[in-house]
Amino acid sequence: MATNADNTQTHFRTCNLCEAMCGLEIKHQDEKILSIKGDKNDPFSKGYICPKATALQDLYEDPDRLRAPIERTADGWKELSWPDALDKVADGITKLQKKHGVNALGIYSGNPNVHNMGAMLTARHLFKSLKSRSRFSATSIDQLPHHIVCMHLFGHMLRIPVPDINRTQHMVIIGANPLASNGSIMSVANVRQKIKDIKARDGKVVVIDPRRTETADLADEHHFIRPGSDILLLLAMLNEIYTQGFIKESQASLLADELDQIKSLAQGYTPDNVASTIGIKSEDIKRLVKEYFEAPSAVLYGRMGVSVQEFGLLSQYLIMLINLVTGRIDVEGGLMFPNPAMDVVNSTGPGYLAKRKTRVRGLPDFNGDFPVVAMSEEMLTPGEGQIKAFINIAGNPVLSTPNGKLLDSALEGLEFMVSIDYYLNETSKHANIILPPVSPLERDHYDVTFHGFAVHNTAKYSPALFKTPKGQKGDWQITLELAKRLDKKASFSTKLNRFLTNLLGPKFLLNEGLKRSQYEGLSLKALKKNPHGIDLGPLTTMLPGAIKHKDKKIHLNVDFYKADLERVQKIFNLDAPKMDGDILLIGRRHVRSNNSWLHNSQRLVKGKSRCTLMLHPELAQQQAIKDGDQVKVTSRVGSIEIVAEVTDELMPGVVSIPHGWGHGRKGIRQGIAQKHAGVSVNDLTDESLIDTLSGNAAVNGVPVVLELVPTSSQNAASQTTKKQTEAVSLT
Ligand SMILES: Nc1nc2c(c(=O)[nH]1)N[C@H]1C(S)=C(S)[C@@H](COP(=O)(O)OP(=O)(O)OC[C@H]3O[C@@H](n4cnc5c(=O)[nH]c(N)nc54)[C@H](O)[C@@H]3O)O[C@H]1N2
Ligand SMILES: Nc1nc2c(c(=O)[nH]1)N[C@H]1C(S)=C(S)[C@@H](COP(=O)(O)OP(=O)(O)OC[C@H]3O[C@@H](n4cnc5c(=O)[nH]c(N)nc54)[C@H](O)[C@@H]3O)O[C@H]1N2
Ligand code: SF4
Ligand SMILES: [Mo]
Repeated sequence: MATNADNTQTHFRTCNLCEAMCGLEIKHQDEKILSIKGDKNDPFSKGYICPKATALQDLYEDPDRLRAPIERTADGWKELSWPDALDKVADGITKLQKKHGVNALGIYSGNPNVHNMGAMLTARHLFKSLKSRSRFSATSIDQLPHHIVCMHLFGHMLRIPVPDINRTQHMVIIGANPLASNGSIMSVANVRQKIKDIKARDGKVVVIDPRRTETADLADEHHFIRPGSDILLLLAMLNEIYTQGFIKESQASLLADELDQIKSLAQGYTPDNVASTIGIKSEDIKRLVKEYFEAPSAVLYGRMGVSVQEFGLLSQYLIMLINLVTGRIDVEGGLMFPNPAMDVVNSTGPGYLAKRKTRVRGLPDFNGDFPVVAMSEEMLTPGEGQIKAFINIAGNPVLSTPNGKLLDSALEGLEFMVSIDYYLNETSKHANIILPPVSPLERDHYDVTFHGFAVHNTAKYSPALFKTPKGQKGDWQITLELAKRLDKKASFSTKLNRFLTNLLGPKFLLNEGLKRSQYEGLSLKALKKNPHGIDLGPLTTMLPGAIKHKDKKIHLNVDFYKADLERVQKIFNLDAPKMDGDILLIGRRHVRSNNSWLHNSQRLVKGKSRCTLMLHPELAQQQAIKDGDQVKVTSRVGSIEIVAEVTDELMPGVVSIPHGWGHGRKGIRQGIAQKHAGVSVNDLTDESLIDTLSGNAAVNGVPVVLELVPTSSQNAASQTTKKQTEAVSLT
């Protein structure tokens, strides 16, 4: 940190809001933030930031952000001291578990945990002390398929290869919109420039998406695809690869199984067979495959749009197979493995699928987490093992998981609930006690997770900009304090580890991790000396070393995936293909929003409402809907009313609503968000619509019906007509 004569100080850190890891230069005078800009000397982001970076200031200053624990009482919310709050929480959990059993406590971990060094490095203490096996997380409405595929293929759920976007000559993007999301399972800053660079070096970018997104607009080519039908496109691509002999056996020596096994998967799924169902012409599919094969380097990348739909797991598997059989894995410009300074792959288990099943629907767990789609029913269905209490750690599942309304009512009926969150929002309002951690600028940061998904190897440590205000706590301190109270009988080594972490902070664990790094001379001290970060070079070839299977081979597990083709056959009857008339709902992201929780920043929410129903002019005309009309959208689970935005960005027959809105509910404390409330698309998404192979939620491709909501003047007009008709019939 540098100080000028006028007492202006400059602080460098990494933005933790999304996966892009942008370097920030923050000017401040003591506690007053003067500016937040991109850090030009950050080797990863080189000065790039998006509009959300300034929200870190808003978050820090936000008067609505909780600074002390609060408890719900008959007279409203009351502040508690930290010791009282922690004691009450531990007491509440212990009593509940004594009465109903340890698994009667449900646990949900939300997305911000992975953007939080302290939480990442200490969470295991909390989970252990909570004892319950009723665990859920945002993973099962997100990247779960990536974990399962990579666990099978490479032997570890976190050994996930990412597109080498810096060097590729050909990138096919299926169901991702990095221009809005800033990239996911592909940490990359300034993706706009990266895509422009691909084009400038005579490469090509193709986007497959039911919406002509910001990314599609920048790409060379875009194809609409019918939501949820990507599996057919991918099978047809694989089929075409074999038909044309576009196989590169270069990686065959890495395979435990025969490459030939893959061929049988795609039998019958020709481009001609799938074209009309998916909405992409057969000759276009064939050309896509040919261009992909002929490019000097190429990568096929798929994200949320393909993960969070009915064939999420099989689709991600096919994406990996296509990269594999065309020789695009572990080569420059293809899918490559990052080599992070602190490699969590070495300190975590490989993952497992379906060791246990949920009580009500028998859905599989992954690595100890059950699918979020099962959360409400596990709370609402009586019987042994029913969830009666809940701890929500940095999550807002009422807005972020399918059938949020049902969860809303399920939470209402619990005996005890705790939220670790700095906002009183749609989920935490149900808590008996809310434990608020400090905001991101008040804590140390290192991207434990996202260096591992980065398109260039770097390492950067950010000390807290502001000291933890007196009497407040970081997430990790809350975790350790609760663990201490809940798990008094822990082993000596656990207690020692907890004690040392409490004394030295999670950066002590970070230092241990860095010291074990394969890069020489890395330590916390070295990182502190380099406040802009250290450049560790471009991605390098990592196979077979990076494979965690003992035989150092890639395992295809073809039979497991092949079994799911039966479901494909059942849902898409290709012998009698038809485009059915369902209107299908998909999501979308916007660069000025971040899931459900950055809507209390005036700078980010100002301007025209972004919580709209996008639909194509043809569909709008069919439904007699005009731009700006209020529309009632109904799915199997419920209805919402939302303003129509008529645009040819959408594929005809598809509608899009962003998630994370719906702040109009009673009892929340986010003044700005409440004024820009919007509605929650997850009051439409359906907890019964899932990828049964993985248990992942399917929030894309939800069937809905639309109905114009008459305005008050239209209402009045129709009333008049009705009265006139009556009058006529009376005479
Ligand atoms: N329909 C639909 N639904 C979706 C998606 C979609 O595309 N469409 N996307 C899904 C995806 S990818 C995800 S990851 C999930 C996200 O789902 P969640 O993780 O459940 O939701 P968030 O909106 O990220 O809410 C995060 C909560 O954590 C709090 N918080 C923020 N930072 C911190 C912190 O540092 N510490 C603590 N303790 N709390 C903090 C916030 O106030 C907020 O209450 O939503 C999913 N839901
Ligand atoms: N600004 C901003 N950035 C974010 C977030 C945010 O909320 N706002 N959230 C963060 C999180 S938690 C995540 S996980 C990442 C996600 O990052 P991305 O995966 O890039 O997510 P999206 O922007 O939702 O892009 C998904 C795309 O899939 C398309 N799609 C929907 N259904 C289908 C389908 O059936 N098939 C195909 N082919 N495409 C489909 C949608 O139209 C959309 O363009 O973003 C992260 N970054
Ligand atoms: S893209 Fe925006 S939100 Fe994401 S890390 Fe960079 S500045 Fe932060
Ligand atoms: Mo996510």
